[in-house]
Formats: sequence, structure tokens, C-alpha cells
Amino acid sequence: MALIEILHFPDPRLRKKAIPVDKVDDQIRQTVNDMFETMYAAPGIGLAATQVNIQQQIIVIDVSEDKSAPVCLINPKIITKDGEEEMQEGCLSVPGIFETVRRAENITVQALDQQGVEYTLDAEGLLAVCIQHEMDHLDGKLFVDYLSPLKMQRIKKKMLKMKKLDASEQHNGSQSANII
Ligand code: GNR
Ligand code: NI
Repeated sequence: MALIEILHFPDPRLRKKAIPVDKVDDQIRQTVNDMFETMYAAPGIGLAATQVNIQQQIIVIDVSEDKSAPVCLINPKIITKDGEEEMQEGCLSVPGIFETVRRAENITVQALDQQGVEYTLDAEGLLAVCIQHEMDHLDGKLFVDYLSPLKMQRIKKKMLKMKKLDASEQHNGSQSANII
């Protein structure tokens, strides 16, 4: 098992489109395990392969409070969606930003599990929102894309500023970072 580095907006690699997995083999299963570990460590309720610079259609999710409901979606397809719902969203690739996004309320999704077995999942509430958020990632899309251009620009500036600060702290060492 290993933690994988999560890319941050506006990294252009977050815009790459994932390709379908053609065979769920041991290497894919290893990637899924590493993604679960990375998601739980973050901590987050979902992670798409795109966020860890892997361009394959792999998603891991756990919306439970006690890590008791791991869900793996490989090559997911939304079969039906209905209703509308607004929810405050966040993203591990856009840390510290929380904004309201409107999505379908109920979805049915078909995917392969970690064993490569096809299954169908009916989802509502947070799980439905999370699946749609993760499927957007596989398509190179981020939740900030739904915001106004002004808001998006502000977030981009904030992220670039944070990255600069991070880099200078790395350069100066943690001692100087601590006394700020
Ligand atoms: O951890 C996460 N929380 C979250 C909250 C509301 C809507 C979506 C999410 S997904 C996010 C993890 C993440 O960035 N997945 O791509
Ligand atoms: Ni995200």
C-alpha cells in the first residue's frame, strides 16, 4: 500500500480525460487499494484516479463516518438520473474551497467493482453527489467549473498564492514557517 500525491487546481493534468480500464487485474487492484489509502488519509469521501495523475476510469468513495462503506467504481456509466439537489461541495484538489453546486438528486450507475464484476448502484443524497463529482474528475472537470468566472478566477489566484507560499516554506525550512 502507498499514498499517492494529490494534484491541485489549476494543475493542467486535472484536465486530462481518463480512458476505460480494459481488464481489472492485480495492478488495477493495487491502484484501487492505494487510492483508498490516499482518500482515507486525506481525509476525503471520494477520490478519482485523475486526481492522482492516473488517466484511467477508477473511482473510490466512502461516505460513511467510520470507513465502513468503501465503494469502488471502475468504468462507471450513469444509466438514469432524476431530480435536482444543491449541496455544498469541497474537493481535495481545491483545498479550503467550499461552494454550492446543483446536481441530479438520484442516479443509477453501472460500473465494475474491484474484482471486475459489473454491478448497478442506486444512489441518492451525498453518495449521488459524490459519484457525479468523481465522474466529472474522470472527464477533466472540476466543481469550480460550475461557478461564475469571477469566483473561479478568485479561487485560481488563491490556489496559486498558496502554492507559492508552500514552495517558499519548503525552501526556507519548517523553522521559519513556524514563527510566522
Ligand atoms: O472529500 C470530499 N468531500 C466532498 C464533499 C461534498 C461533495 C463532494 C465531495 S468529494 C471530496 C473528495 C474529492 O475531491 N473527490 O474528488
Ligand atoms: Ni474532487
